[in-house]
Amino acid sequence: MTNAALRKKKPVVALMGEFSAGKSTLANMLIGQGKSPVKVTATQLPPVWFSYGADAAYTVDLAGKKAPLDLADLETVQVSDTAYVKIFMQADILEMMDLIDLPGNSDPNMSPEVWQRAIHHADTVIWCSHATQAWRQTEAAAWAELPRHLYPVSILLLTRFDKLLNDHDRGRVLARVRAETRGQFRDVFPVSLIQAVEAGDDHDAWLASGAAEFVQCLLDTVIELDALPNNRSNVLPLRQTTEPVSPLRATPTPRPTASEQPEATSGAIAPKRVERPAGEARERPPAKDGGLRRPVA
Ligand SMILES: Nc1nc2c(ncn2[C@@H]2O[C@H](COP(=O)(O)OP(=O)(O)OP(=O)(O)O)[C@@H](O)[C@H]2O)c(=O)[nH]1
Ligand SMILES: [Mg+2]
Repeated sequence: MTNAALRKKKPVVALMGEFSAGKSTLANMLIGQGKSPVKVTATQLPPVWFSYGADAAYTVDLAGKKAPLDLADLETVQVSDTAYVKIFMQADILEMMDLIDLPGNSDPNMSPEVWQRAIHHADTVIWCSHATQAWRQTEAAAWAELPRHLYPVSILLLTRFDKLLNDHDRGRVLARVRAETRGQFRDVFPVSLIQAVEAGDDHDAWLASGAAEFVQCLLDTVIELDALPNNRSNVLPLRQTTEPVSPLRATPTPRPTASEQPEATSGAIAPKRVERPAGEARERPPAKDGGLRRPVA
């Protein structure tokens, strides 16, 4: 048996959240170079499971039966009888983790079963919440249904933070959501996915988007999960801190038209941004408060 075959599966990261919260934009950002065949405007897709490799795509039906899939036909795959679509890509991030882009769970046309079917595969969740209506009751209710072992290793992402136009609103939203979700996530990050995607090689813009801190936390989490038996997190302590909230570290300049242009996401996020960190996260001394969050400038 080869080393690859002997190796246990990679941690599986589920991208969840309500309709249009930015899950597919996030998948594209993480995969980078606009390589994902899933258009951000695509709706009614079943869960899309991205793994590393060059194998041909396939669908898995509700009975677990695989069928080959021509990616040109992706938009025609039926949600009702497909457990998930499996797509292989040679993207850096997929060397460390699998990603599952789930359909929005509050879409009135989307049965909750669709994402419940996929969630048991997940070792961690990135929950995307639209910042201008962050952490609605429906989101809290959906999160309460999920297995508790996910809580200490999952990340809450407040997307479209660029839509909050001043520091007061940003601080207020972040403070409220942190208070309401305390103990339920490893950490909460405000982010503008659009700005992160548009940042390209502009390091300052990447930092200002909020994506840098979030991606670091994701990589740390995945490395820790990868070291656990079965990638399961029930031995990890909850890391979410109780430190005072602060808005985006560097306030991005709003770009009024960006959010209205899905095609903007065809821009590239350099894969180097999601490479395995040089330092060994597990060997770092824990922060005084037990959290990974670095002091915010
Ligand atoms: N301004 C702004 N727009 C964003 C951001 N994230 C996503 N969008 C836009 O929001 C729209 C919806 O994003 P998607 O990534 O398709 O959202 P989704 O959660 O995958 O949606 P469903 O799969 O339909 O539930 C797209 O037009 C994105 O360009 C962000 O951080 N800022
Ligand atoms: Mg989507």
